[in-house]
Amino acid sequence: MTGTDVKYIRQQFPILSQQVNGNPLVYFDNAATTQKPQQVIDALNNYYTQQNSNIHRGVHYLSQLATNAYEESREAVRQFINAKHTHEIIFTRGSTESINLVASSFSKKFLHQGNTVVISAMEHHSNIVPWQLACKERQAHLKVIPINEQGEIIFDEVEKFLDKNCKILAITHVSNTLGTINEIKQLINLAHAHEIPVLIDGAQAISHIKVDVQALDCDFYCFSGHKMYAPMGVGVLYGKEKILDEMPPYQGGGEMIKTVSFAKTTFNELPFKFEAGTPSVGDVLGLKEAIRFIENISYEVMEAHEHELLRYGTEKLEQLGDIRIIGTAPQKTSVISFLPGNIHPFDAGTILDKLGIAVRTGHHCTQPLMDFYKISGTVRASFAIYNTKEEIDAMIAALQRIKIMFA
Ligand code: C6P
Repeated sequence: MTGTDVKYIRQQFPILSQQVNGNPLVYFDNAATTQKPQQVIDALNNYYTQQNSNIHRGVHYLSQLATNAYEESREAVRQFINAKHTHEIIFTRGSTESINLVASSFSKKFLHQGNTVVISAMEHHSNIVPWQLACKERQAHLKVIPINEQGEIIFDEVEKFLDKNCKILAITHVSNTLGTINEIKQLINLAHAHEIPVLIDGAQAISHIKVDVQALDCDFYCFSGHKMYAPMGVGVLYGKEKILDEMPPYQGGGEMIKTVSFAKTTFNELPFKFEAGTPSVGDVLGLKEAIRFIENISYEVMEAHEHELLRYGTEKLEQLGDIRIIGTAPQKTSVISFLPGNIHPFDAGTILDKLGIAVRTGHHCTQPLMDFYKISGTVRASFAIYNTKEEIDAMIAALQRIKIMFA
């Protein structure tokens, strides 16, 4: 991508042109949430100024307009991840809710005393805690596939976790802290060889890697809109029809029912069985625009640009000296977690902020991973399509200043 292209893309993100603490904003906290392009902001504005209405409930004009737009978004998501059926797309509030839905509902049906749920050592708390809760409720056990020092799953270890007690493998596509891209196709094949279903936490993959759920053959795939240029408040759970059909409802309320009497309730069909209550309609419409934004640029172009930022940023940090990079797998998305000498990540992050540079510091909701590396946290710079090498230069210059301050 040329400088002109990046400039054009940046112009679509109004928030990026502001100053923070008297410096041009450098936004490197994209793994936490991406900024939103104008077309997504316009979709929200348009919804609330032209279409706002509750969906699937009214015969009136606005309700039908909103319902149609909402269902068109579902179809856009289906195409985006190449699901077989539109009713395999369930709108949630985000990855966390998608995983909780599966952990709760799947477990009620399939997880029993003495069974195991298998995750990896690099999971986000959102793919640990819901399973811990489910295991406690069902008297099952959580097992953890180990990783190596580079931050990769130890493949030789995987098979021994996939025994007859294992009822599900729940694993992240990309680590939010390390950037590691897991070989999920290989993991899915291994699990399926033992007839074990697989949930993929795609929160950190969806804005970087083209996902085809049919080619992957995963049983569940979860992601959040806000990490892929869409509004906060909307996420997706993809699930195979067969397995979703067998699972009981997650929450009760409006929309998910067919008939209700005080004696008995019958449930709606997919996907509505899992969408209790009024959804975040405007955000769902924003998600459709975010998909258009990504597809207009193309994953190919995004991956190439972000990979170059990763390469450049890693090289510059290494040249700086006395930097420990956490997560050195050869297959990574554009995430660099690092420790600047013995300067505390929080101190480094605070001073970077004073210079207008937004990074995330801390454990990144992966405390077990911090325990593995015997550290309390890192500084994490995560790059998106609108970031530039000049911004990386600004971060490196700022880190040089910080090193001198703490010398
Ligand atoms: N990680 C980060 O800064 P929600 O909050 O539901 O949109 O996403 C949860 C989640 C699940 N899995 C992974 C791999 C994630 O990275 C996240 C969110 C953010 O790294 C916020 S902690």
